Parts: sequence; structure tokens; C-alpha cells
Amino acid sequence: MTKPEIAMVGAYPVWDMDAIDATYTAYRLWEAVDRDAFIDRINANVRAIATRGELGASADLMRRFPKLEIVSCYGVGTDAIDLSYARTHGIKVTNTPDVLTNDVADLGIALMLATARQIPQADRFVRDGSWAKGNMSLVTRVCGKKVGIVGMGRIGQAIARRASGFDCEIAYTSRTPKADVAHRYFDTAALLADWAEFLIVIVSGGEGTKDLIDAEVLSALGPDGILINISRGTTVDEAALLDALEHGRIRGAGLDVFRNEPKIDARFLTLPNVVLHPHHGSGTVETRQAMGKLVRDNLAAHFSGKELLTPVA
Ligand code: 8YV
Repeated sequence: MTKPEIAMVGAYPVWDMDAIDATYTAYRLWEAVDRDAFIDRINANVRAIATRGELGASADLMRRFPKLEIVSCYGVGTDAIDLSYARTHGIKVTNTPDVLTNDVADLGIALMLATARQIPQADRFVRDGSWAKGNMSLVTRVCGKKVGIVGMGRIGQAIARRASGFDCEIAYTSRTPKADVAHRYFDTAALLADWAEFLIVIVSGGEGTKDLIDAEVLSALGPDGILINISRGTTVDEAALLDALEHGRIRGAGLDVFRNEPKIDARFLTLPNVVLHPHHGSGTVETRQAMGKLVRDNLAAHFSGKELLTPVA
């Protein structure tokens, strides 16, 4: 039997690549010197695109594959996939929800602690011998503080559970209040930020949430407030954030996501009040194995005519 042909936008870990190669003829777009020419050469019988959250699949890319049936995304966020093109062309889309929820929530808490307690700075303080000359300056407490969560989906709720364990007071904002969430609801991110001492952003990316965290929200968060972004770089007005950080209009930020990854704005690199993380919220071996398996299981379901495990509506 001939193997179904798939196009891969970016690499997966070796355990997935081996499993994919055993089942499919997988064209590695990222390896091509001339990607366009390569696509022209291999596109005729490609039935699936396997991509990653941050790489997505544009309408321009999907259009190149006349027999495209499915786009399977390694990641929960589908903001980089043109869902309306997929829908109107009968192309199915799957993602990897649930399996990464706990790791991303862990990272949100880790960045909150690292930023407030200045863990990277403390590490440097010990390593560079500063400790011998005197004690580190005092930092900010996390336990018992007011934590505002922007986006109360699966990951937002997992963050709320964890923050409750630190005796934090929780409130949130989202498109509409969630019937099954008992925490206090604010209508806007600015009202939430005004109340919160920590603002954790975990809302989906895309046009609808672009620059949701703008200069007004940051000034509502205020000079003692700390921003954590584990959603997408697009949800925060980065120019406003840099300005607020440089002028002490907020106390600090813990950031896993940026506008221009991986070549982030160099102004971040010299700021003393940020903790920077390389878009790696789901980057544990355990979760990445589960994500890869879910991508492969969705593809297998599709090619054997079974129901998809995690279709994107
Ligand atoms: C992953 C992500 O980090 O799950 C998501 O939405 O944030 C993703 O960008 C990425 O897909 C792993 O390559």
C-alpha cells in the first residue's frame, strides 16, 4: 500500500519524526533550500499538512496543495492557521488541547514566582560573588496577592487552581462570564488590571485579542503590578509594554511570548525587571510526547475514516 503524503512545516522531535516516516511520505518543507520550488515539485498528492502552533498554515500555503484534506497542529493555539480558508475549502483542522494545559499553567505560576521573587537575578547574584559583599535587596511577595487572569479557558482555570494554592485572590476577564467559574468577573482587561497585583494573560491569540493589553491596561496595573504573558506575543502591545517597563509604570514582566520570535526586540535584553522565556510553555518531554501522539492519532483517524480526536470547530 502506498503511504499517504504529508507536508511538514517544521520539525517535530525525533520520536515523532520516526513514527511519521514509518507511516507517511513526509516532505520536510523547512529543509528545502528553495521552499517554493520544493512545494511545486511535491504538492500534487499531499493530503495533509502537519504544522506547529507558532508556524501555522496560511491560506497561501494551503492553496498550494490541491488535494489537501487536513491540517494537524502540534499546539493548542490555531491563530496562525487560516481557519476560515480551511472551513470554506472543506479542510479539517486538529490541534492538541488538554495534554499541554498543566505544563503551560505551571509555567504561568513559575514566571509569576520568578519575576516577583527575582529568581534569575538571585541566581546571578550568587554566581557573580555579589552575595559576599552584602545581601540581595528585598523582593515582592506572591502568596495572598490578587491574581487577575485574562482568558478563563482550560489553561486559565488550571492557573486559577494553582494560584488558589498560594492563597491568592483570583479574578478574571474573558469574552463572557463562565457559568462554571466561581471567581469574580471583570468586564474588561483594564478593570481587572486595576484590581490585580499580578495580571496573567492566557487568552487565545488572533485578530480578536490583538493588543488587548495596551497602554491603558498597563497603567491600570500600575507601578506595583507584574504582567505575565504566556498566550501569544500579539495579545500585548509590545511598544506600550517596553515603554511601561523602561519607565517603571509596571514593576516587571514574565514573558514566554513575543511579537517577533525568536528575534525579539533587543530592548527586552537590557531590562532588569523582566524574566524572559523562549516560548516553551509546553516544552517538557512528557507533554511534547503527548502532543506528538495526538497529532499522529488525529492523522491516523483521518486516514482510516474515523472520527477525529480533537477537531477544531
Ligand atoms: C507550541 C503553543 O509551543 O500550544 C500552543 O499553542 O504555544 C505552541 O506554539 C508550539 O506549537 C510547539 O512547537
